[in-house]
Amino acid sequence: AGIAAGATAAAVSPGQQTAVTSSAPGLIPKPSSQRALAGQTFTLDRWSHVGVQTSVKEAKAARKIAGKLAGQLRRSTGYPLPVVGSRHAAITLSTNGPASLGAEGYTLRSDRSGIDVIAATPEGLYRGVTTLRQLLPAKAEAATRQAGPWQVQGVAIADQPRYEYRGAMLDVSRHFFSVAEVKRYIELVSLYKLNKLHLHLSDDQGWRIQVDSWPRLTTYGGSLEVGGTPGGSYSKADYAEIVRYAAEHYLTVIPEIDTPGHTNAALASYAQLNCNGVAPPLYTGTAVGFSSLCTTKQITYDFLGDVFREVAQQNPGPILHLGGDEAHSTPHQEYLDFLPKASALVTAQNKSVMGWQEIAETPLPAGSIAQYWGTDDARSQELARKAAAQNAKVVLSPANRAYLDMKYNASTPYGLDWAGLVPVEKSYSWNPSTLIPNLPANSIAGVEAPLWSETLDDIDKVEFMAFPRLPGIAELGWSKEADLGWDTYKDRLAAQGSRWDALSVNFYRAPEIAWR
Ligand code: TNX
Repeated sequence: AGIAAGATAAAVSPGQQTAVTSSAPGLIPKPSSQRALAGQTFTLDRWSHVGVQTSVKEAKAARKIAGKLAGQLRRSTGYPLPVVGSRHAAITLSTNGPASLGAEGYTLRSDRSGIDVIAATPEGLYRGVTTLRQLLPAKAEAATRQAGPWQVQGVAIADQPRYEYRGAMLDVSRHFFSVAEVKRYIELVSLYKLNKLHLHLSDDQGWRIQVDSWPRLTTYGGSLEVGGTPGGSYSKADYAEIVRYAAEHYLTVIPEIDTPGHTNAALASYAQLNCNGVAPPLYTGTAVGFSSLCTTKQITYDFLGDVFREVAQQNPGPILHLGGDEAHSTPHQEYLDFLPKASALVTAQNKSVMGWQEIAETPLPAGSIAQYWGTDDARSQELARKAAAQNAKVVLSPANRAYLDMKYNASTPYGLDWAGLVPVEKSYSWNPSTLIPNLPANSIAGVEAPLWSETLDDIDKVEFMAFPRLPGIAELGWSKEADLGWDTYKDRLAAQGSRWDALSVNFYRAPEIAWR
């Protein structure tokens, strides 16, 4: 099958695509173009091989992708599925595609002779393999051996993302999540082609990342969580394992150290960080806006210099998020003075600044990103435009649509509702390019679905809130504007239910979806 590289972008014209929409597979996010190939069903069997075609430079990464795919399919099919270098395998994965595919683009063709996934990079190949997984029967995701047949319909797909930034945020501060829980979230979100994992690592209730120069941040500041139960923190080895696992799933980790507000855990750990020199007690409630770093003390900047250095060292990605939200206890002028100084400490570590929308009121270094979390209110929209006006990019996380911690409806057992109830349709039915009036299209970097954990103390609850809404946000970030639409999305979403069952995802069976 390795030579039948027919699924180039040019091979899938829009006309052909519309003619066969009814038989196109139900993929999320919807690919840029797809064409069903009638009568071309492929069947995986016990003699199938997985072939890898790649350059020397990309061989290790490509083999790893092939190995992971084969490993999963071995578990569910029971077939040997050796990974080979041959061009004549049943499934061929190639990184030798044209550069025009871009970093994340790929083509996928399945026909009766085999399946080819072709990309220009390992990242693009990984995105293509997530599509292949959705083309296989749902039971292919199972952890134990299932009965075949293992058929894939004939299809020619050419695909690339709409936006460069497609993220999920996990708040590990309000409740601590173990490395194993974070890994599980990584696995699940990477299935929908997200490429950023934003970790909210510090807040009033807990500091979760080790900083050797300020050890009490974790030993004391990380000891509890909301409700007063034991918290926890990531050692450097733990954190390195999260970063490694995220990279293996083609997610870049964006660490957030929230400043100058949301800092009670740090203030409780070191008395000298407080303006009055007195450490407050640890906090295990859920109020916001009561804490602030002492922006007029030099030690605050020495502290942040150390913290950002050690956090930067633990994160190979190019972005460091400094929070900046809800600094209600920082006098406004002090906030305006503080933020550029904190930003400079981030850029001194060769990282770009990311922060919540409030940072747009301050001058931002080149290459900064402001994260919109508004609810269609004029003030938040204005902040997004202010960011764009100073050439910063904007990531869209509208709280009334993209916040995965909002309840679905009044009887959802956990979650918050300050931004309103967010049923599945509402979380999906918005257009990133028109959400904020007069925000230039080229200033939008993409979308992110944050999940705050005040009410969520384990990964099962996280899954319940994220699924089924997260795939919708992922589609808004990936798929073409013309392809978005609740009526057809709803049907594709329904088909994910059996996949989540196979993966044991604790998803909310929203009654408006005809799960199958
Ligand atoms: C607001 S949105 C916050 C968080 C809360 C969240 C709960 C934002 C930047 N800050 O501190 O956890 O609401 O939904």
